[in-house]
Amino acid sequence: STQHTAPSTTSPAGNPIGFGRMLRKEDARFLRGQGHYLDDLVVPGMLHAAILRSPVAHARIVSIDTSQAEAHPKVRAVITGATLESLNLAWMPTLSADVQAVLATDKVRFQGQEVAMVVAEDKYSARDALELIDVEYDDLPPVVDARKALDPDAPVIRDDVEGRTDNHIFDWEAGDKARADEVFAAADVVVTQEMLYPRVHPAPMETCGTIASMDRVTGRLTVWSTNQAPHAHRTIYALVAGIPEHNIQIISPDIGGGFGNKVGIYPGYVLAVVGSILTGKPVKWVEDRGENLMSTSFARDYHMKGEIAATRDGRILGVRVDVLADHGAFNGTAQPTKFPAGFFHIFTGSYDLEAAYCKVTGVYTNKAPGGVAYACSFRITEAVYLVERMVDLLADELGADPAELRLKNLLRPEQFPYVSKTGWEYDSGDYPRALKKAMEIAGYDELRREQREKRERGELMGIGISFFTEGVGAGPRKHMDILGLGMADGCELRLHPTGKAQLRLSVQTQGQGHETTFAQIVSHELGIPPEDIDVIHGDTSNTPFGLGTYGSRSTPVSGAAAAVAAQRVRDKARVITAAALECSTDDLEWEQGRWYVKGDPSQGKTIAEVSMLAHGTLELPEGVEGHLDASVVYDPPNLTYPFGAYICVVDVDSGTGQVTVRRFIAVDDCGPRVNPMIVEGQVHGGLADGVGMALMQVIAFDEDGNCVGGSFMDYLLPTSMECPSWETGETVTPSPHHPLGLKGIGESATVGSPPAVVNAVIDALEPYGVRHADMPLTPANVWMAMQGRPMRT
Ligand code: PCD
Repeated sequence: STQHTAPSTTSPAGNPIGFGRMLRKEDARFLRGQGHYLDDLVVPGMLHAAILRSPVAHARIVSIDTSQAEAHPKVRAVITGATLESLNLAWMPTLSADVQAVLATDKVRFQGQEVAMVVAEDKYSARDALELIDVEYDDLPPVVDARKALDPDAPVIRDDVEGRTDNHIFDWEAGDKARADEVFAAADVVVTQEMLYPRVHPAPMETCGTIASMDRVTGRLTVWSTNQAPHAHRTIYALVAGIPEHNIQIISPDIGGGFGNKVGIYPGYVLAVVGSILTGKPVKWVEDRGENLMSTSFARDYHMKGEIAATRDGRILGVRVDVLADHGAFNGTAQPTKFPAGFFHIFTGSYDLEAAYCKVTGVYTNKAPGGVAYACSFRITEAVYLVERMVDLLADELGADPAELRLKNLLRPEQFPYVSKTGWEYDSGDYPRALKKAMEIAGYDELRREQREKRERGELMGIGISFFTEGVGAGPRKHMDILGLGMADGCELRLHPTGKAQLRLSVQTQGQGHETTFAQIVSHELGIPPEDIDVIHGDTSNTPFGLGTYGSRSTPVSGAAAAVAAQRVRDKARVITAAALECSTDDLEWEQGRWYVKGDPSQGKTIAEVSMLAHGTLELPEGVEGHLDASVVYDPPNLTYPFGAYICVVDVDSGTGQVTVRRFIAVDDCGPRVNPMIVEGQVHGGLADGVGMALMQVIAFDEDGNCVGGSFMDYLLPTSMECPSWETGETVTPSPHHPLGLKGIGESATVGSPPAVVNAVIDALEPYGVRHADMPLTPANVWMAMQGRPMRT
């Protein structure tokens, strides 16, 4: 297959955005194995912690005997829920205004829940001592199936909360129910389908961990941690532990992948702090793979019932959805406060509908808490999967071609800015162009012809399409906050006298290459080479406040802040140049990196010359301060709405049910691309994610609530063997409100690819009359879906 790559490294205005396709600055250290990850750090005098976890999903704790563990010669402290209760730290707030047990006191509520922590001189002794703790459990029946959580006789999981008599968390709705009901009543065709987006896990390469060091003399707490949002963590620690923010420093070193897994605060982090307070020494805690998969934030777990209404000739009129959201034992979902189901109500997708309505009910179950936006910008992944499956089911019902049906119903370019039926204002888009481009790269008609021929021979080949719109870059302060903190981000740009620069960011990279792309953004505005711009992040004492990196928000929010900061520096440089050349600022014109006199280009100052002047002895005009810097807090006026058209081609082995993804075409539009190479890398990674979720991944539980996805033996990650050579393409539709037109891209492919893969597999199974099968489409699940259905040729 051919590799289609984007020819364009330029913005629509024709300006390259800071050098385009340049190699990543950070790779100099990563490729030499010189990255500094949490577990590489050694703090003098450091002790090591290990956590004892619940072996069962639901049980009352009768007793905990730690005496033998305490007697271990290398153990320095054993912490239980009782220790924490005495410090008033047994419970901590979640990101969704619930509370979560730091260590279980009364009951354990999921398998893998934290029960005790041992702090020892080395990590092996800490692990050994866990075996010496004796816990007596009194088993309770677990709630494993979310669909039974609201049964009248279901055991109540959260009896820690006074007066709670059931497992209900919230009901939430969006859209216009009455209008949707009208539209559905009048429609020629209504198609209904139940589907599950199974529980999956971000599973980053590096697991979570922390080192906490409490200085008993100064009262200063230093925390190194694998975390995507250091400033938000600092404020939460301050609120929970009562330590003032100026005495807390959070440092995120290099991070080996986050994918939403490193947004929240886990019990292990709080416990390391407590361990350090109790022992007076720095304490390191790093979880292993099983702990990561079993106890940290899962994603999805949405039981959805979708309905789509249309006219007989294929005009889509409306969508209705009823969702049961499994939130596990504590509601730890991460999303802006106003949206209990995240941005799920973007399920209206990319189509011009007359009405839409959704209702989401959240319930507790005896499973790990979470509900993180794993590469998903707050439940958009579930929404896109739902609507793109429904459109395919409708095509099947109408006997229409799924590409044609989409082309007929996609929003048209002249409809932007478009306000969706659930209230989102899509900023810009040209959807038909993207889908046509994907079809062209795929050779769509030829693929359909090949499929027809294969079907005649009894071979199963499928072609799956998905079209997605995301809303990323949370978010406008007026609409969005997390735990009361507005979602703006800060940025500080400082030029040194010689014209080299430092850029300080509130967001935090986990592998997406911010050290390169943010330097490129500033370079684009000021003409300083990217290698001369040092990007500083991941240290609360060295960077401005802001909410951090998730929901593909860094480029839309902090990227805008960086561009505005650079523009302010450029404006100031103009004033200083005018002073130096004794002319008016109006006489000056800008070209990459230099202010010069209109009509006399030889008269001018480069940004480096201006910086020297700004730090020098030149007499500055009234009201102009020396030095050359700017700081910005950027409150985005809207989200950005990247979109894309994906086409997946699969072959299914009718004997074994094995699916092979033969081709995958992804046309993405994230506005201009700062660094097309990095953007393609982001897309490749997300596509692999999507193949994994569609075909092989699920964090499953048996009927006793045992997690059966707790290792990489069971929770499968796709490798290059399961992935085709990705074929990527682009269209460029700038965001009208971002200073450089940039939209986010980090999560697009993870959001858009699962429905393309599933649609392809269901299309391949057409001869068997299979309408739907839930992910993951493992060979066993595909084979099951085919059973009892004679093949019709
Ligand atoms: N870009 C460019 N251009 C454009 C856009 C973008 O160039 N237009 C680039 C930037 O700059 C960066 C990247 O690309 O570098 C990305 O971006 P964004 O979209 O803005 O995003 P961010 O914010 O930065 O990031 C975040 C994301 C997310 S969200 C996720 S999941 C994932 C992604 O990111 N993760 C990760 N990707 C990645 N990669 C890696 N390597 N690692 C990781 O971890 Mo969540 O919410 O958290 O779930």
